[in-house]
Amino acid sequence: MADLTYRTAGESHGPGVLGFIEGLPRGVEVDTEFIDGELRRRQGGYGRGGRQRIETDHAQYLGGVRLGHTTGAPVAMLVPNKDSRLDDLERTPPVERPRPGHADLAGSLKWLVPDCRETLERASARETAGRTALGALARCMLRDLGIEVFGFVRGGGPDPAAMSDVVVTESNWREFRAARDASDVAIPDSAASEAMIASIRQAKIDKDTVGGFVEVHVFGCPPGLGSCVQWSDRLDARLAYAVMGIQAFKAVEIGLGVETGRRNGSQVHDAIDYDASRRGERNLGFVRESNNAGGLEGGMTDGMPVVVRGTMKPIATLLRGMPSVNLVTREKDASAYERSDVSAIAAASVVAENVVALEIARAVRQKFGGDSMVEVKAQLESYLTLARELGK
Ligand code: EPS
Repeated sequence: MADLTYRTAGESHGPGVLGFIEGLPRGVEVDTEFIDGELRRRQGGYGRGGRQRIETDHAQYLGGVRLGHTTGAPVAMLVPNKDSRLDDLERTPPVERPRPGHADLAGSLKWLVPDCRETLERASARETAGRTALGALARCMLRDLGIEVFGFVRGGGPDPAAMSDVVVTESNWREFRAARDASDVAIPDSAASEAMIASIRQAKIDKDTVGGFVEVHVFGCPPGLGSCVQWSDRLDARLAYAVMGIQAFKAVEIGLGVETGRRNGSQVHDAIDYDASRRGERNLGFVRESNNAGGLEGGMTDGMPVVVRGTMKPIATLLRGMPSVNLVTREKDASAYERSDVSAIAAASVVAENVVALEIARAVRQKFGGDSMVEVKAQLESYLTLARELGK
């Protein structure tokens, strides 16, 4: 009922990627241009391999959408693959030399198949086309409730100059979105963006790969999304789960994150003030000068922007190979090379943006319920009115 769940299916070189989402209310206007735009953004970025020149991702709606809006029924989406050749053994041969860092070895041992192909086809980040399409659909609901999600690349790779120190706020994020869109690596800072591109170019020459850091800010969340009463309902935990679930992610932070462990409490916690002139904002007038908590206290939104950061490791497929072992002969050999990306960090920021949106949408559904958008909006407004009267 008032919950939101989503799944995907599909292999990298199968007929397509399927997304399935249940729990959206009736009456979400499906902005197909926006959704396909997110799919296009996910395909981009400097450092992507040859696959993206083959695909032009586009979502088809197989259920739950009528006349451009959701009906309240489960929504099924299909992103077809043009490079579909899963059962063609000549063009998609067995892979027997697992790539360190990829799912190859663990999957072959798990399913007892010496051909890593079966594992890698599903482990592939191609699957994120499905989650991006679903997240973009969930954002059609969020935007209608005044909630906006902005993701970008903070930086990455070995060069410290490829880390941006831009300060993103509720009032400037649209300018940074324009700067991000002007960058081939989705970094809203031209100097850091150039340094990152140079690192990726060098890695390509060295037959190596590059990871990085993505950041997502959510503006307009009402307070009280998520809950402190059960560990699994804490929204920070849900966000970490969703972001860690992206292929190749190795760490997730909320707000000041890892740095909180190095500071005393007075240097971490965000002092609370009240400004009656700002009662109309989603913070209801409870203003904070800093946002080290990343908008989440006790696993619940506090009215400040939600800030989530994720770390993506470098892609596991290295053109130069890595020391490995043939799973059939057990002889030492270099890991297999499959056509791949040198860096997919820009794409990862789009995926992060959209999986964060899915968790925010889920928390919205849990707090406000309702079967139609009209009802959800009325519930949100009624809650905000009550919260503004707190203690009166
Ligand atoms: C991937 C390998 C590459 C990537 C792919 C992820 O695909 P291919 O083997 O077809 O060249 O491009 O990502 C996508 C196809 C995508 O759309 O993001 C891997 O092994 O994870």
